[in-house]
Amino acid sequence: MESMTMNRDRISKAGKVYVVMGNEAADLDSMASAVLYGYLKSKVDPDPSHLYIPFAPIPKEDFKLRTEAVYLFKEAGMGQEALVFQGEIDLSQLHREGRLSLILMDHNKLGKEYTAYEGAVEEIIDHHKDEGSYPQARLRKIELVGSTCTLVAEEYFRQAPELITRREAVLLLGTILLDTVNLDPKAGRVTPKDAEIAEKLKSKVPLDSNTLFETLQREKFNVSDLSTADLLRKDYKEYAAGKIRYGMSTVLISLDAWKKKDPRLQQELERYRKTRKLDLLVVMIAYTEPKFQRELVLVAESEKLASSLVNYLNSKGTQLVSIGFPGGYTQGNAEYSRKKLQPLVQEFLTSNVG
Ligand SMILES: [Mn+2]
Repeated sequence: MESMTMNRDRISKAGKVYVVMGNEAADLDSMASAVLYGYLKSKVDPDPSHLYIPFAPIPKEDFKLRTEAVYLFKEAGMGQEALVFQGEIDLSQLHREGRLSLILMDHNKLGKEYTAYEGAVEEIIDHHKDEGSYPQARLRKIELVGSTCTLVAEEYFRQAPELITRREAVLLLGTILLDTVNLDPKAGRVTPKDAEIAEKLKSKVPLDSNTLFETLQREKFNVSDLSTADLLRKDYKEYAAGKIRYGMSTVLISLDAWKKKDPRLQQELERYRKTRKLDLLVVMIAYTEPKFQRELVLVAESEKLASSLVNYLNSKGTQLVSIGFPGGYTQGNAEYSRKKLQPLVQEFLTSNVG
């Protein structure tokens, strides 16, 4: 909506700045609800000195990794400029000046980085379990529905239904459909309120809702626009075991398809490892083709470290079998997700190298 320079100007002129903050995962629900609730508030707040800024606590360049968000924002006629990102707004300065207020969206407890601003929390709209924080907040709308966007849409219908144009309706409905698996009771996510709100939104969306859901679902896994480095950091975590630094990425594309997409895959993997100063990069590949399968790529400084890790993991039942790519393996036992594999990697690195 507005450029950064304009934002800076508006922030310096504002009396009070309401930062409408999505959660640290910055998923679609979190970003869409921040943008839309911020917009609603800016329209219904009678005080012109109040400024509402939708904020996603991730670096700006990470927005494109949320491919379903990229798609839905575009479908709604918006882009990443609807949000302000990490590093683009100085919360501590606003706080020192006594001008900061926070509205928490899609979470009800501040992330570690933001605990200094606990006293500034004024409103919470969320659908996670209530942790009981910030009892001073003027509004604590915390309900275990399928999507925060359901609660935001409810506020639009209650306070200013005339503000729901195609843009708002597409963003709200698309997010609710994705979060509730197309309102399917079998998925166990949808509540009567989600269904009721979605029904009301459908009349304002000139798209078939099943098609909208299917497109969103597909876009979530559409990584064709992402580079190898983007794919690696899309779902990435870093760990340490003694002096050893290692990272683990989960990538949802088969090694075969990835090699075709990026002919320089091997060099790019090595470059990613070096850039992050890792001794070891563990890439977990998962895809369904036609049945669910896993592959593993180990990118290591030391070949010896990689091969003894493979032996160790196989002694635990992963069934890794080398394939025609350096450090690449099929993982016969697909039950070893990152959640299960990471503790084993940690155990191995701690006891054998540390
Ligand atoms: Mn959510």
